[in-house]
Amino acid sequence: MTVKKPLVQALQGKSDCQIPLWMMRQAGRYLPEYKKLRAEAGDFLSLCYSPSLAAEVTLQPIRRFDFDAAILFSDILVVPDALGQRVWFVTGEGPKLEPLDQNDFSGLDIGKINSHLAPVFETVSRVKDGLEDNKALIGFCGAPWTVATYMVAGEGTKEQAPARLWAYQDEQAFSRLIDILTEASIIYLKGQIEAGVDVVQIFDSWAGSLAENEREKWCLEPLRKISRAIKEAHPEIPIIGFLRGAPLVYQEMAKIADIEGVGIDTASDIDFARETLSGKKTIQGNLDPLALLAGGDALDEGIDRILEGFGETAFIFNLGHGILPETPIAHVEYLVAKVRAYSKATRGA
Ligand code: 1CP
Repeated sequence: MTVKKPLVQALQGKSDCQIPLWMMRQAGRYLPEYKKLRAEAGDFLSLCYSPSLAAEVTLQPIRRFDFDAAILFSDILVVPDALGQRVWFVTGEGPKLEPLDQNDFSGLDIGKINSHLAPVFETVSRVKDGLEDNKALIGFCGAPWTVATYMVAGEGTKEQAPARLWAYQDEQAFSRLIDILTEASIIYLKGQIEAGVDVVQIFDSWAGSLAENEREKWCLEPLRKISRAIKEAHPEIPIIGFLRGAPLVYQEMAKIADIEGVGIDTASDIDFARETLSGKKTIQGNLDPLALLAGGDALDEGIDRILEGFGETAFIFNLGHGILPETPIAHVEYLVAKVRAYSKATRGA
C-alpha cells in the first residue's frame, strides 16, 4: 500500500486529512545547522549546485521539526544563471546579476537549462532517498515576472521599477524576455518532476508591484502557460501558485484549471480568501513571519485565526512569506505542536 502524503492529499482537495504544515524558506539562516554548513560551503551558488550539501540542507528542517514537506534547496536565480546571465550572491547584500543588454539578449540560451541544472536534479534524487514516504518533496521556480525583475535590475529592488519601466517602454522586447523565462521555467520544473518532486510551487514574490492590467500580462498569463504545460506532461503533479501582494488576484487564480493550490500572503484577508477559493483550490498560508518571530500572544492569535478560518477547508498551514533569520527555534516548535494538536482534535489525524 502506498503511504499517504498529507500535503498531496490536501492538494487533491481533501479537508479531512492531517493538516499539512511546512514553511517558506524553512531551510536557512534561522537554523544553526544551516549556518554551520553554509560557512563551510563557501559561496551560496556552490551550495545550490552541490547535490550532497544541498540535499543535506533540504532535509535539516524535516529532521528538526517533522514538517510534512521538504522544499528543494536551490534559488529562483539559478534559471538566469543557466540561461547564461552571470549571477552571484554578496553576503549581506543579496543577489547580483551581470546587466542584461535590453537591446540584445539573444545570447540567453534555453538549450543549456538541463545540463546546467543537472546538479539540482541530482539533489532531488538524493532528497527522495532520504525522505520518509509520508513526506512530500516540493520543487519550485520563480515566476517569469519575479525572475525578470532581478535580471533587468541586476539586483533586488524595492518596487521593481527598472523592469516595470522597461515593460512600458518596450513591451515587445519585455514580452520576449517573459516568453524565454516561461519556456525555461517549464523545462526546469519538468526536470525536477522527472527527478522525483511530488509537488511544484511557482513563486511570484513581486506580483504586487504591478498595475492590474500589467499583472494579467506578466503574471497570470505566464502562470496559465506554465501550469498548462506541466499538467499536459505530468497530470498527477499538483501545482501551487504564490502571487504575493495581490489578494484580488485570487478570483482569477480560482479559475485557472491547472493549478491546485493558491498561496496567500500575510496581508490577505482570511474570510475573503476562504470565500474566493474554498471548494475550488487548496489554500496555503498565511501566518505573519513577524508573529512567529515575536511569539507569545501575537503568535497564538495568528495561529488561531488561521486554523479557525481555514480548518474546515482543504488547507496547508504555512507562513505568509519566508521565515526570518532571527526567528527563535522554540517558536517554530510551538507552532508545529499547536497545529498538530488542532488537527488531531478536529480531524482525528
Ligand atoms: O546566505 C544565504 O544563506 C542566502 C540566503 C538565501 C537562501 C537560504 C537565498 C538568497 N536563497 C535561499 C534559498 C531559497 N530561495 C529557497 C530554498 C528553499 C526554502 O524555502 O527553504 C527558496 C524557495 C528561495 C526562493 C527565492 N529566492 C525567492 C522567492 C521566495 C521569496 O522569499 O520571496 C526570491 C525572491 C529569491 C531571491 C533571493 N535569493 C536569496 C535572497 C536573499 C533573495 C531575495 C533578495 C531580495 O530580497 O531581493
